[in-house]
Amino acid sequence: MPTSPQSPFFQQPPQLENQYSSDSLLKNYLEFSLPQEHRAFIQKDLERFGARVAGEMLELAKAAEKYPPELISFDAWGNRIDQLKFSAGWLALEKIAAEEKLISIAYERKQKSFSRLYQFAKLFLFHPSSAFVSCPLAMTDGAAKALELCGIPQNLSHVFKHLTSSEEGEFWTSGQWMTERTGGSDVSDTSSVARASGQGYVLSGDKWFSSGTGSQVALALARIEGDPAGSKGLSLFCVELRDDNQRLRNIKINRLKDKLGTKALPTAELTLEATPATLLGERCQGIKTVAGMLNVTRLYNSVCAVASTARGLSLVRSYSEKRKVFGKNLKEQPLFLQVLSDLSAQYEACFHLTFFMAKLLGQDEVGEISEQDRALLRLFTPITKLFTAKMAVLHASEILESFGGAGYIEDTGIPKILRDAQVFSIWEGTTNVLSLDVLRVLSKKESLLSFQDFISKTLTEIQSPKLFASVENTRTRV
Ligand code: MFK
Repeated sequence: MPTSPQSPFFQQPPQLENQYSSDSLLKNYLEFSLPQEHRAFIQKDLERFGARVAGEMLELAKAAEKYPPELISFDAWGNRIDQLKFSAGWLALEKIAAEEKLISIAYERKQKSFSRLYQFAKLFLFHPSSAFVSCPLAMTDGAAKALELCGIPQNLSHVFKHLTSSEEGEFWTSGQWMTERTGGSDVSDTSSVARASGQGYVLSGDKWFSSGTGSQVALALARIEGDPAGSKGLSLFCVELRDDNQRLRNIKINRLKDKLGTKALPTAELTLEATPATLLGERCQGIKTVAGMLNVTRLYNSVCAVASTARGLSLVRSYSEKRKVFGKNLKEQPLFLQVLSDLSAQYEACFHLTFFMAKLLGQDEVGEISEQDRALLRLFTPITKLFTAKMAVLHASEILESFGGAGYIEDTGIPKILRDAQVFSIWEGTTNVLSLDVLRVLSKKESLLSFQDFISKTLTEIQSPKLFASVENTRTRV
């Protein structure tokens, strides 16, 4: 009997749905956490934005990755120009960040103590489709926070206004210049020097990791001439990078770094040559002043880490409905389901930890936080950062494996998730440095007591008999 010619098999790719309405965890969490007065507005905005991140923004992010930033060091006549050329995709994503109010939501505080929850829910949707525009946003928010904690000094109020603006052409981003060749974790040997000049200072020295090189401002650590050695002699400065003609003000971009991931980010090595700067905060209190920034950027790191797992899971779930193995769809295979359920449980834990921090930060910023919760916010910020970062790398690896060979192929977009995830445990403090920060906090008796009290209260709220053994186990450990 003649066999009928069969059409060749082609695997259907995974599809991204609206990233808000298809995410039951995010939806349910906000339904439960937001008060009625803000709920409908926020949900409607997230529903709209959830479609945008799964539509138009995907192509822009792809273009930004495909055409990474380029450094043009010289013009045709040999003049040093140090210009950065960005792809249209990157520029469009930065514009979207401003118009979607990704920073301004947190500072307008129209949703009062819930503003951070709202902002971080938007960041959660934005990050995986942003080609890491989320990185300059983190530093922008951190810089705005550091300025706010310093009472928004009058000579820098224009900077704060730009950083928190949502107007096209008005919005500025910020970089963060801490790391030098001597260290990113240990900044005590910082060799950048600040000299008094006119009303302000000029900075000279090398900065080794500048990711916000396209930004208009940066916060930089430097030692004022004559101040003591070590980290206790450092001060923090605000640098406006460009003059009115968009030329860099005594800054050389030596080269762009060739990184494992985050390819669209213009991470650069810089030399400052008497760059004008303004002191922010008190002299020799640079570490304490920049800590306000770090605590915000570390929460961004957590939100983006969890968001990267959320995006991977969304793709895996879709794929598991389309991929047939051993006669059944992947989603009906018990071993695969085991992997997916372990992954989902860990992801949910990371999500709740991160959004708990967002909630506390929002309460702190409107003065509606108890002393105990403020202590928890300080203690759990480094814990949340280190834990979610480590988990994001494990999750990205598991997600990649779920796609089999396809996960190893560049143009599926899956390998990028793993490469990019690795930065979360490095950027803004490695796991060990953050562990030391946890010990720094726990060395204060009140923090330890707040922690024990919080755990005891939380354990008494657990009603399910299935969890009683875990409750007892936890009780004996704290
Ligand atoms: C996304 C794209 C990325 C592209 C690639 C990037 C690759 C990575 C490039 C990088 O290098 S990223 C930068 C990584 N580096 C860091 O994140 C800094 C890590 N180091 C720390 O976090 C240190 O803990 C820190 C520099 C902040 C302080 O170390 P020190 O010099 O030993 O500080 P010290 O003397 O313990 O603390 C000084 C004061 O600040 C203390 O206050 P008191 O004087 O009142 O006691 C501390 O309590 C306070 N402090 C420190 N950390 C704080 C803090 N206060 C509040 N919150 C904090 N987090």
